[in-house]
Amino acid sequence: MAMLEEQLKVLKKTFDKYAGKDGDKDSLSKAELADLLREEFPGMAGDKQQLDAFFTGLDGDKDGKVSFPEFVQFAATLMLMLVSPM
Ligand SMILES: [Ca+2]
Repeated sequence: MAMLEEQLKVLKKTFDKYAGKDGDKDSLSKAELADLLREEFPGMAGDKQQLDAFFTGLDGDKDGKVSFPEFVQFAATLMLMLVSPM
């Protein structure tokens, strides 16, 4: 399998792993997002205020949950930050 395809599948798997923790398996609640950040990005774990701001930033359509397209947007932003540090 091509490397990029592999990475995209990992992204979807990661989303599914956390999104499936409570009721709606197609979106991340704030609690699920907190778990994802704590476990996948230990260095980025912030306080509740930072989490709130982060969640609001990800929730593009403001429906109170983060869908897969919204999560992909986040991953793309993160990737850009990593390859071109500010
Ligand atoms: Ca949303």
